[in-house]
Amino acid sequence: MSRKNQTLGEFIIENQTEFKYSSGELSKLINAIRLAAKVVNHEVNKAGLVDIIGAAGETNVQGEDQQKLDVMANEKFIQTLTKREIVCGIASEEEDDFISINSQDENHQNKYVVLIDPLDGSSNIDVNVSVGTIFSIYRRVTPVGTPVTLQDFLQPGRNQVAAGYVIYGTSTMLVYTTGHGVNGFTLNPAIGTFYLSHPNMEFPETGKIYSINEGNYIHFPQGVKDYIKYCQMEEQDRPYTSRYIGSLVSDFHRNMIKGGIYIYPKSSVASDGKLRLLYECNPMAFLAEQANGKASDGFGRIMDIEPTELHQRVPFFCGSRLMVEKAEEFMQKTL
Ligand code: AHM
Ligand code: MG
Repeated sequence: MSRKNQTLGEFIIENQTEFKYSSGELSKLINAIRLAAKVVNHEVNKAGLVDIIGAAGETNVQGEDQQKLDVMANEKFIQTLTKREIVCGIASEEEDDFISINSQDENHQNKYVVLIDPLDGSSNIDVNVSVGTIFSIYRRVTPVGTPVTLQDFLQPGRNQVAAGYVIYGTSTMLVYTTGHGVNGFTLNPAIGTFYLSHPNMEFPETGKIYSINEGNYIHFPQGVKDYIKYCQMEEQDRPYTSRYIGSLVSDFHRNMIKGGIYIYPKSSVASDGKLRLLYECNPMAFLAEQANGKASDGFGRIMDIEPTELHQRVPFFCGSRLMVEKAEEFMQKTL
């Protein structure tokens, strides 16, 4: 039973028995994410005040500049999850390889692995636009008490037991699912407590917003070009509105509330698009499906893709169900 104004802590305890495997371990894990989110929120909020904005001078595994706040968020999430000894492994968009946490020790019975994008949309930090943290949780597939392996992380999205995001926006929210719908909690910064503000979040079946980086139009596949033209046509409820923040969590969050579609397609310069299957697309796809929306690579369900590598990229079409299906129709036509 959820009720507005419930704290996230109360909600986790009350809904613990709904979890598929209710040993309390997953609840502790969500609690740890809540804690790390508050710490990162504190740092992100003061970003304009102290000299921590700007590139850290390092390049991550995808060859992109890391911002200092990316580095900080990565450290905070990893530290919080490691110190509390509640997971056996972590993979992060900012780390080359996965991290094993005492998984070979037979006294550690931890079953879960976490995959995170610690600070998504970090190119927006310098201009004070909302950024987010995305997380995805699986049960390991190898036996407890043995070292975690790549196999534990390369699971299809449909195996997720929980996923969510934190949006550091005009207000900070934690939105997550454990496979029983999607609930959103807003942080009261004065007392540092998250309250249930958005129970049972759902994408409207259709919407009027399309979110895509149209600057890349020339490089898009014909199906995506045709869909964009369809969105712009003066017909029925169209033209739609174009809204693109360039911060997946923020674009997704708005579209879930208002109705819309987010697209990051493949292109002639990026054959698999930009977004990472494990850290970005799978968790957002789980949330979308739990909120009556849909997530596709243009042709099939994101969560059915069998991952082959940790930092794999895939094209991403996500949002209101009827809009994603319409975009898929255009993709099919130009196969
Ligand atoms: P990041 O993980 O390096 O921040 O990249 C992911 C972000 C998404 O949040 C956003 O939707 C997209 O990249 C924007 O990319 P582009 O600037 O190419 O449109
Ligand atoms: Mg990212």
